[in-house]
Amino acid sequence: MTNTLITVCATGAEIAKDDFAPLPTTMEELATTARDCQAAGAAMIHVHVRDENHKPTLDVPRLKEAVAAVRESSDLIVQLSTGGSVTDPLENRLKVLDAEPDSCSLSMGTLNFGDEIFMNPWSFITDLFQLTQERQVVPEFEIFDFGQLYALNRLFAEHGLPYGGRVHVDFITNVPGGMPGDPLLLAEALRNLPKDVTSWAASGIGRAHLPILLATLAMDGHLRVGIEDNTFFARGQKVESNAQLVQRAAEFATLAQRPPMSIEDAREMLQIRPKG
Ligand code: KMH
Ligand code: ZN
Repeated sequence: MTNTLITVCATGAEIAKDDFAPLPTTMEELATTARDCQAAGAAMIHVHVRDENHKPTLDVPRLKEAVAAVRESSDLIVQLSTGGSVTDPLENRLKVLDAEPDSCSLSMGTLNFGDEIFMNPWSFITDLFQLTQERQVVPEFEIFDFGQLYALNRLFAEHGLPYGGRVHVDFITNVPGGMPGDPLLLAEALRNLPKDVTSWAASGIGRAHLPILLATLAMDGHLRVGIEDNTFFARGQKVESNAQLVQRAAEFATLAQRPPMSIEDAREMLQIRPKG
């Protein structure tokens, strides 16, 4: 049994600030979130950036500002989203790596995303993957549905392993259009993990949050929690902050005898490029 890497997905691109005040959208809120989530047990932060009007943006100077803000307030591994929002052009999503994150998300297939389409054509996947290799950025492979898991085999056969040689997969379950947030399906997916996978995490969107969290801990996986994925802390009770979700995840992990992984150990597990 390994200690538990906790990643906080703090903001996302789908929730409007007007609808949910605790959503961190300014640089100050992002910095405070990073600091508080580190104190609560997170080792990595998955970042979507918002503009001055709290709208999602992939503006590179703003992304750089966000990376700097997190690094100033915390030691967290900085993972930038290359998924962005469903309306972001693919070429802008490739430019995310210009902001020099430690890690980036890399979604392994196109899917219906609620009423929208989240586009990840094969040519985009391979372009982004090769860019991560060139820039020495560690990708986290986002798996929204079963078949996307098998696409990893094709990717590695055609282009080799990621920078650092480790393969970290994250199952994002319960997106309307993707695999349901059902622990039994997650267990089945794990029986089909490609041989090159060295670590995995999972998250359940919305009401799948707790079932997937508990199942993941039981099956030796790592956790992703945060307002991007879930705005309810309990039945009828809204989330107050990302740190509140991280703290509960850390408590469950500790009870399961798999306490939060240190940032140092997480950097080693994922083979993040050394600082400096
Ligand atoms: N916002 C979604 C369309 C990622 O960050 O890479 C895509 C997403 C995945 O959130
Ligand atoms: Zn995201």
